[in-house]
Amino acid sequence: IVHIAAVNKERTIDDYQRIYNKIAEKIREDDEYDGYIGYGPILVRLGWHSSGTYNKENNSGGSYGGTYRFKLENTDPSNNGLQNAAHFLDPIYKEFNWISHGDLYTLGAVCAVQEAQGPKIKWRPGRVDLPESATPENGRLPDAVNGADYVRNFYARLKMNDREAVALTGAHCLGRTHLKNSGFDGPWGAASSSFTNEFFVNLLNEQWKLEKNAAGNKQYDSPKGYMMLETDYALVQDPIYLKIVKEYANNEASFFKDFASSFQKLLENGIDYPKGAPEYVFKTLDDQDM
Ligand code: CCH
Repeated sequence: IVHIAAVNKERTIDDYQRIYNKIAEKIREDDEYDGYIGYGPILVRLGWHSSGTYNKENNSGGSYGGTYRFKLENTDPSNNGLQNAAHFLDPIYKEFNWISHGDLYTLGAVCAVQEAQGPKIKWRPGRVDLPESATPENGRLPDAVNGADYVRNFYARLKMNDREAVALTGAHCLGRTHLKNSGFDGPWGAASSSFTNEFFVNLLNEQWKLEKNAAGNKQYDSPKGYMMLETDYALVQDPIYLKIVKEYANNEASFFKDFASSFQKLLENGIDYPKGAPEYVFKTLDDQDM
């Protein structure tokens, strides 16, 4: 399977910045969502889940075809709750219906990271809507009830090494788990709408206890009311991961740099970009004094 980016020469960075701004303004406006966490975290999750189906063995899945829009994919139990992010983007798509779904889902995630004061993420257009037959089967997204070996194997399917796997998991500084979506409960930390290295700091500094939650699922809980999934906690149980966790906890700039490159790679997995294809860095609303 080959997925070649289709570069629309009639569109410039200004066209995409306009969409970015619309998404960013809507994140600001609809701030009451999910107990005032807002839509940022779930937009990041939509970008990640629409990309995280990638399989390097046959280049299938991934963000290119925008197949999250099909029922088979958006009813995957791993995607419970993500409809809220898709519905958030509906009016944006209506206004800018020339953009592909894959470009929209990934642009939404890039916007959400940047507007949460995270790193700038380079982004390239060119994903093309594929037909329903390109939708990957359910079950490609990660299962949280697992340890380090599973995590390492999972990320290898996405062509991610240990540093990339740890950096990507740091996105759990954003948002929270919801019992009704995933069967897990609680946030990873306090600043659940700011992009920081808090996930790594909390992993190392909180007192974690493995407990059964109200749905009967195991998760690590701390006295402050924070939580960690077993796959999160695996990052301090494995000595190679632990070293990287310590680095990111002590050096937020290092985390930001690695997250930016890993997240771009995640969102572009499986796509061939022609030589000279444009690559954009969007301004935040703050950068534009908006
Ligand atoms: Fe995640 N994540 N994630 N995650 N995730 C959940 C929520 C978020 C796993 C499981 C879960 C990444 C990796 C993993 C976000 C970003 C990323 C939830 C709760 C589970 C469960 C969903 C709910 O209940 O609503 C597992 C397992 C892995 C890997 O092993 C990666 C990679 C990223 C992005 C780079 C974000 C953001 C959320 C918060 C969503 C929200 O609604 O607040």
